[in-house]
Amino acid sequence: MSKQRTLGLIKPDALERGKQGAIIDRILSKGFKIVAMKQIRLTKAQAETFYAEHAARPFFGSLTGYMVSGQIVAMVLEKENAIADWRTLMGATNPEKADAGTIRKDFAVDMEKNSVHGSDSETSAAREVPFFFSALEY
Ligand code: IDP
Ligand code: MG
Repeated sequence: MSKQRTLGLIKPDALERGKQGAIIDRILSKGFKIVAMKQIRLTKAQAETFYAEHAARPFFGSLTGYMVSGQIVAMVLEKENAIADWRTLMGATNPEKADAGTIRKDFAVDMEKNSVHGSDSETSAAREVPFFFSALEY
C-alpha cells in the first residue's frame, strides 16, 4: 500500500496540560512522519466551519467553544494506512471506551476534551489537510 496522509490535531485540553510533547512522541514511535506541523488558535468561525458536519448536534456550541479556548497543534501525518492507523492510535471518541494504550485512554479528560482529532476517511482528509495547510507547507 502506498503512503497516505491525514490531518492530526492536538486539542486545547492537551496543550493546557503540557501533553503535546508526549503525544507527538507516540505519533513518531508508531512510524508516522510529521510532514507539516504548526501551533495556532482557531477563530470561532473557523472552528464552526471545520466541524460543520456536527452543526445540528447538541454539543456543537460547546465543542466549537472548547476548540477556540486555547491553542492547538495541527499536523499532516504520513505513513502507509495513515488515516485508519491514526484513528486506532487516537482511540474511541469517548475515552471511557478507548482501548488501553491509546492516546485518548491515556490523555483525554472527557468525551469533549479528548485531546486529539483525526480525519475519519479519505474524503475527510482531502478536506481537512488543506483547511489547515497550504500546498507550500507540506
Ligand atoms: P471523533 O473526534 O472521534 O471523530 P466525532 O463524533 O467526529 O468524534 O465528534 C467530534 C468531536 O466532538 C469529538 O472528538 C469530541 O471532541 C466532540 N464530541 C463528540 N460527541 C460528543 C458528545 O456527545 N458530547 C460532547 N462532545 C462530543
Ligand atoms: Mg470525527
